[in-house]
Amino acid sequence: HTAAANGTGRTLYSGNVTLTTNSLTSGYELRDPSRGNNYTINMANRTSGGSVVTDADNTWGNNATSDAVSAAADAQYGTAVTWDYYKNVHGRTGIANNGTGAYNRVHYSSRYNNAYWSDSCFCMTYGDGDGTTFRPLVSLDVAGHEMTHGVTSRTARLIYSGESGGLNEATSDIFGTMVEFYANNANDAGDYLIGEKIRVGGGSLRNMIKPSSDGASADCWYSGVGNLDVHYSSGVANHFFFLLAEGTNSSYGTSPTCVAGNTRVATGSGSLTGIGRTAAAKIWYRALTTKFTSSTTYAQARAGTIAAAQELAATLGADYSAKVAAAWSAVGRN
Ligand code: ASN
Ligand code: ZN
Ligand code: CA
Repeated sequence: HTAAANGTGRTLYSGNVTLTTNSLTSGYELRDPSRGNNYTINMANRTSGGSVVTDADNTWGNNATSDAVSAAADAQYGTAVTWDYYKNVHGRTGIANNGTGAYNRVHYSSRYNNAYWSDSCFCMTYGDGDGTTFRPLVSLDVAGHEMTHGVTSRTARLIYSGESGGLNEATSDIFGTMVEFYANNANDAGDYLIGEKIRVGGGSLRNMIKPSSDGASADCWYSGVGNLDVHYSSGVANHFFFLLAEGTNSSYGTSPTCVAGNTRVATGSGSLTGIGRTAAAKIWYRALTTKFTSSTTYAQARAGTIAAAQELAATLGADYSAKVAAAWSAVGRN
């Protein structure tokens, strides 16, 4: 039985949002018939089982961390916005591009400080955080990040180690960020930070403008960057994407300058003009889906995105391949 109904989510991080839900004989369930039946289950602090979240009046949560349904509303909203982003911007219908939705597992385990995508369940899992380091890890950019791992596993299949692992992680940070911008939510404005809503006491998980600001991520390519954890080698591609989209004179911030050998010599020197987020995202998406393979390196990502930009020249109204090349050179991947 599926009958779409308009509900209201009272989320933790995105304010009050419209949620498309499923009308039951009595009450509603957190399942979206208009988006491949994306749904959300409550794990109630367990690590298996769980059941679909239901509600009598189609108003979900109360914007409070302590409320079991608020985090579910955030997760459901994240799947809806991510669905819309991929469909409306890239023409991709669902993570597998087959019209089928995915599901969320919220309140997973106890004090769980992570969120992750799983290919085996085709689902996202969200912890509540321990309340000291993290709050519930259900923000829009994290949701977009995790679902993008699903997209990558259905397209380039970038191996999750070495340089390809950094490109896999950066792909999730890039599209998680594009989802956040696409939502245009007044409570969670777009930025180039990942996870800025979920840390107790502020801060973020990662920063695409200056990746090294976390004390571990690489701003610039160097031989051996693939030996870093994939969440740190991603910094090179995150930095590339920021410079390609926004350039060096951005209101979002000032990026470090790279020279050969990964020396950060200065901030703000050199000059690049951004091509805009949408064009940059279309180039990355085309490269991900038609150029990258499981073993793609940073050198191959440079070549693949340049080729993608050339192929998209008519669609984008300009050949941005020289801008793509310049942005890679600016992060040291000549
Ligand atoms: N939250 C992490 C991520 O999506 C989980 C992991 O390490 N794979 O990157
Ligand atoms: Zn990830
Ligand atoms: Ca963000």
